[in-house]
Amino acid sequence: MSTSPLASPLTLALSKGRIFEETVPLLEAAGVQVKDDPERSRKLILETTRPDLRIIIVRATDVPTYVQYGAADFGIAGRDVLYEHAATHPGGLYQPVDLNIARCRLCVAVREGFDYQAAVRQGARLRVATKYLRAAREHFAEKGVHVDLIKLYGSMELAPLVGLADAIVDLVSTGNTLKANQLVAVEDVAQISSRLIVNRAALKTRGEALRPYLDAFSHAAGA
Ligand code: PRT
Ligand code: MG
Repeated sequence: MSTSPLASPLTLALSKGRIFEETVPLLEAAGVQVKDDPERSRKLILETTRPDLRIIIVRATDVPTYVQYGAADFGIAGRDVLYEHAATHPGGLYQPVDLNIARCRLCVAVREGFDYQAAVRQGARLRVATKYLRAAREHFAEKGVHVDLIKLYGSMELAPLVGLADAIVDLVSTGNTLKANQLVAVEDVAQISSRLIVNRAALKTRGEALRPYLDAFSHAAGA
């Protein structure tokens, strides 16, 4: 095993936007500064002030995939994303810490004026649009609600407005997006935050290099 930090840096996979922004303070607590701003630069591989650590910028839903296959040694991803990833890759990732960042709720939402509870009581079959098929399927099965799920990749809030669906399952943080589209949250599916994820092989072969980062992130997150 190489001990030279320059030989092969550790690779941390992050998505730009809220996860990157909320990870910067955790990196700083570990004594690391990122040399580029992913919102300004088009670079997908970012250097840090530590020669032994680089960051790759990927889509939030792709973070678990990069880590699972070892293209990144570790990463940070939302519970929403990890839950869907685990549907096809069960147990593939070591998930040591909840970092408590990028917090939000996964909710069922409908158009204002749509009586969701009445529809459920009457045993209606609901059309539900979502990116979170596994979480939605399990939620409604547990509640005994009959649903037809429609997979979308974004802008779920539009679906009830144009008659694609009766309801959506989507993430809500401030609630402003629902409000702006005359939607209301009617049920919580799950509380969401982001977790540190680690490639299982990297943990064994590069544990010594990884450990200080895992510890610093956990400590900074109060986990
Ligand atoms: O945006 P993109 O399509 O590239 O990918 P993404 O949406 O998967 O990534 P990103 O960066 O937006 O989100 C990354 C992670 O942040 C998610 O996997 C969640 O774990 C977490 N997170 C926390 C959120 C939110 N809060 C959130 N509010 N992810 C998305 N949203 C969206 C939500 O889907 C809705 O459209 O923001 C909108 C609602 O926000 P409010 O504040 O109006 O309620
Ligand atoms: Mg987004």
